[in-house]
Amino acid sequence: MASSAAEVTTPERVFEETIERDQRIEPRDWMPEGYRKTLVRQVAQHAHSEIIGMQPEGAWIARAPSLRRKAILLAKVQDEAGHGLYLYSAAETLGADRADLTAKLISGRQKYSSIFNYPTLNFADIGVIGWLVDGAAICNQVPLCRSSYGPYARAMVRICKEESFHQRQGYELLLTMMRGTEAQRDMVRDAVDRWWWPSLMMFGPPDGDSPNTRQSMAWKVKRHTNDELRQKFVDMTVPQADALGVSLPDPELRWNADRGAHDFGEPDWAELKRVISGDGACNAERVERRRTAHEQGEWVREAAAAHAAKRAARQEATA
Ligand code: BYC
Repeated sequence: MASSAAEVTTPERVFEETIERDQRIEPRDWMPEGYRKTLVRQVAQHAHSEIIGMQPEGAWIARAPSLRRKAILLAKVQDEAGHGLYLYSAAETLGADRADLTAKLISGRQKYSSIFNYPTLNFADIGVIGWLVDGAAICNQVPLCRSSYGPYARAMVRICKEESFHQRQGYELLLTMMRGTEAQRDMVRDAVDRWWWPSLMMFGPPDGDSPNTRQSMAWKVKRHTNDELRQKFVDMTVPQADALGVSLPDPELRWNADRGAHDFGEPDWAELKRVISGDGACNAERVERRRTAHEQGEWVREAAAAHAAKRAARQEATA
């Protein structure tokens, strides 16, 4: 027997049509369990990256060379804390519990971006993090403003506005250093050499080795594949490197007129795997620092909960 149109309006169909029409899925809408799990995984990982990402730069706040640089860096690191909080809130709309996500981060059961497991060795690293790391983050995050899950997409709009300030402050710092002494230019070149390949790895494994891309694209959680975004980042960054007067450490990097894009070398995927699995230069230090900060913040969480309970009791008594 042929089914009528009314009979096929199942929650699954409503979900699929919402995705097809490029509309947003909202927290109270029905969603497949796999969609919810994918989002909790990606959004939590994204939130953890913002919070762990405060550490490499935070290490330079007390050593910034001027009051202006210190104020800029402090504001940037504070923004990152804010980004982490928007994203944990977005994960909570999917039923995740923030305390549980933090427990998973500090016990190594959830990931964060590989990029934050590299050390910041000199102040030019602060400029290069802004230029390359935030530049890569923008490339990845601007399309996420159109992600199919409403709270994630809306968090991204706000985050991207702040990221573009982050990127520009990094580029401006590098321009200043490149106009300085030979020693300063050497610091910039050294930092660019160290951060270039890890920045390309931020986009994830190549498409052929990315188990999640196909389904995430079908659900419009991701709007581009890892390789598409990596290419976009290279094409965007090469002219910026020229304007800065630095060369990127890739002998295979050249313009391909036929493709209308740059050819570039293969990142060391074995290194990415090693860093993701916990064996990068700073993994242990980053997670340990986060664990200590979490433990030291216990009394603040207790005090805030006690205050909220007292306020609620007072409001109830006067209602
Ligand atoms: N690092 O199937 P794939 C910032 C994992 S912070 C670590 O391609 P997917 C900033 C991947 O999660 C912004 N892990 O996965 C902050 C997956 O793991 P599981 C950070 C990686 O999800 C402070 C497995 O490998 N941005 O801007 O389709 C200061 C297979 O990969 C990495 C985001 O978080 C990696 N690089 O695509 C300055 C963006 N790559 O759980 C700046 C949001 C892959 O399946 N996330 N993995 O075992 C995304 O866009 C996507 O999740 C990814 C990966 C493109 C990263």
